[in-house]
Amino acid sequence: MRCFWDERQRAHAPQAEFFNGALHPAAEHGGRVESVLAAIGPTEAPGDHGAPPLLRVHSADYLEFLRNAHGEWQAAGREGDAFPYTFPVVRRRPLEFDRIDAKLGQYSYDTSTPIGEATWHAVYWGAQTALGALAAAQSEGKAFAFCRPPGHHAGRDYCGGYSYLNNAAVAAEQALADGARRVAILDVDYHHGNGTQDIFAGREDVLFASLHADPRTDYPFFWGHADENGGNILNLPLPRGTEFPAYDEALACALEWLGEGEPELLIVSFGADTYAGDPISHFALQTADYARMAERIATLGLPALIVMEGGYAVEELGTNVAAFLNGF
Ligand code: SP5
Ligand code: ZN
Repeated sequence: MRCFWDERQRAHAPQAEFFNGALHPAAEHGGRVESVLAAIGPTEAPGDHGAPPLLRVHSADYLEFLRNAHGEWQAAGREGDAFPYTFPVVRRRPLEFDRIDAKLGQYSYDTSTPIGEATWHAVYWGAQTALGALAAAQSEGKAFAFCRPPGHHAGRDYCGGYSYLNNAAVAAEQALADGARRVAILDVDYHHGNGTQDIFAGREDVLFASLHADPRTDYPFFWGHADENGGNILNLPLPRGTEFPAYDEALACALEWLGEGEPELLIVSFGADTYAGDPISHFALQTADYARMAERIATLGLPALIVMEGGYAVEELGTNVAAFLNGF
């Protein structure tokens, strides 16, 4: 399978994230890159499709914020990565801010998603990587976009969950612009793809199905509950400890539901954080299960774009990704 990757994604190098009352080393770090590249073989760099595909998903003011945030942080005399600390939790009336701390809160929803000097360039080329791989999937039936940092928690105008630009959503909108009548997104990251759901809820031309840890116990808590289902959204929350047989059963449900909508393209938001050894997650999938998972997904018989999301067991990450890709 053709694999796409852009070296400029490396430069995003968050040092820390804040949870459980303390700073911890960032789980989404550059070591993930070495692990995946070593396992998947040769990659191709994407071309540059520019900003228009990003603007189909994200607001212009959010993109402007992402581009400038770290410069404004430095201009305010700060060091290291930019972090938010105050949030407009009840969506306060629209206000325009100059102060970087206000902007950081306005455009993010958690304290795991710092913005560094290189973040904008990395995520810009991550989205271009998704677009490059989309073109290959359209012409050849399948392709892998090694996007890093991930994207599925990012919404139209916010970052969160290590995600800044929603790569899967950018690819979906591009596919629709290219003429697809309906696109299916299957999200198999351990965490609910709240950004993707938020971007596409209520749409006729995009289906979103997600298997993830029950948000009553797991991040992102406020999205991904089964009672959000309806229309184009299907959430299948699963308990901590889930092993492959139960996972596979839920996957079959999701695929049947997606198939009924007669989509023309499948986008898989693939996170390997469902792995038993993942340091921040609590499912129990094994390496060999990723091949089974991919085989089942491939039975949909659609052109497929696989987009990388999470996965933090760095040593086994590449092997798990390769098992999934080979299973296709
Ligand atoms: C794309 C993706 O997988 N994003 C995940 C973001 C999760 N951030 C949550 C941070 C809280 C982690 N709690 C870890 C407990 C470790 N013992
Ligand atoms: Zn995840």
